[in-house]
Amino acid sequence: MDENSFGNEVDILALENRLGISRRSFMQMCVAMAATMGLPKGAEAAIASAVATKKRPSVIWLHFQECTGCTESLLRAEHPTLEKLILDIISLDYHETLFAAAGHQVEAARKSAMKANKGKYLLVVEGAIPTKNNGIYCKIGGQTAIELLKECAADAGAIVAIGSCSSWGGMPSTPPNPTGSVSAGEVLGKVIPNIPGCPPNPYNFLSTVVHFLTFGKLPDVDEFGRPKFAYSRLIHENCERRAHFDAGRFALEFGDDGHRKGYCLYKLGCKGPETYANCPAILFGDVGNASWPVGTGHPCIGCTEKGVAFTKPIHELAVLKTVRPPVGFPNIIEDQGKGASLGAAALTAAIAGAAVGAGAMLAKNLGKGVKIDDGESAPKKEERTES
Ligand code: FSX
Ligand code: SF4
Ligand code: F3S
Repeated sequence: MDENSFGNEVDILALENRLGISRRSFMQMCVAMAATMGLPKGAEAAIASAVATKKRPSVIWLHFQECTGCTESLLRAEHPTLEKLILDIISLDYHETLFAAAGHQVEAARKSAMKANKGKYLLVVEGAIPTKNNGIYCKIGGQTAIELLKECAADAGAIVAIGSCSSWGGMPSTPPNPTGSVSAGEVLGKVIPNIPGCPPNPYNFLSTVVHFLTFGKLPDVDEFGRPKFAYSRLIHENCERRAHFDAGRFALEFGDDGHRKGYCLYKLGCKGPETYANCPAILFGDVGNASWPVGTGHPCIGCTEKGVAFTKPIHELAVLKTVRPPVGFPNIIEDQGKGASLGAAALTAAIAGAAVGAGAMLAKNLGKGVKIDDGESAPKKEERTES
């Protein structure tokens, strides 16, 4: 993108002053957002122009049953630009965590922002909504969460649920769900755009808001209301440990040799194979490689998926929506000083033979390092290549 393609010099200078960042950093951010959303060439200029020149949309941000981690993840982002951009791109007219005012003053601010921006404001909902006993388990300013949500939704220009709690019930809805917690969409009786994750990735929220600002509408969503740009691929498809999965190399315990070597976490309960999200592609916190749950050595718990996170035990094996791994595996040769027996290898290969992709990779791997019963020794470490 040309440095001057998104506005005149006055706009650019005003933007640099407003955001306190260089135009280069700003343009890099616009390009990254356009790429994240999969927008066609030229969209980065439209985004930059909208952010530089358009009136900031009024945002009413509601908090219900949750831990406030969604807000924290936005504000505690390691990259200062992100926090700046979020707070500068939107006009945050009501936010229970960030407001300095309290009591009647803050309720008056909400009502006046809603009146002044009727039909245009963006309503962001964080947290689940308790419905049991008429919703008495969450009240703000004398209103239940149900009443407050319905009142604010009535005149909103667009609604976004942020976090798994408001997207599908999240942690508060963990069985047996004592307060009858449900999503914002269930209370409103319709699918609303949502950014699940516990917490969700701030870039996905920022990109969604910027799409609203630039194009006057929210991005395309899937059947659950999740923006397709962020939730159309399984974690498993983009995971850096995927080669180990395909080759049959797994961590079997936290801290074992396989775990230390960065092997696949499937056998520790990783839910990547049944979880749709872009975590391995866009990472968290702008701190570089591996800054996402699996990258740090913990299995994905499926925090974006209803029926997975907070429902399935963390170490239960995931449902495999794509390839199936073999059922049996050879020992890790480096550990044992010898490989699997020919019988075990044959059995494993036979089982694996039914699998697509993974079977072929496993058979290839077995061929490299199998110790045969006649005493032939396993290849030395330096003779072997890791795939
Ligand atoms: Fe829920 Fe957000 Fe998890 Fe916490 O508030 S998605 S519990 S990170 O904060 O709603
Ligand atoms: Fe990555 Fe988990 Fe899939 Fe293994 S099971 S490749 S750790 S997403
Ligand atoms: Fe959540 Fe799994 Fe991503 S736990 S943050 S969906 S890696």
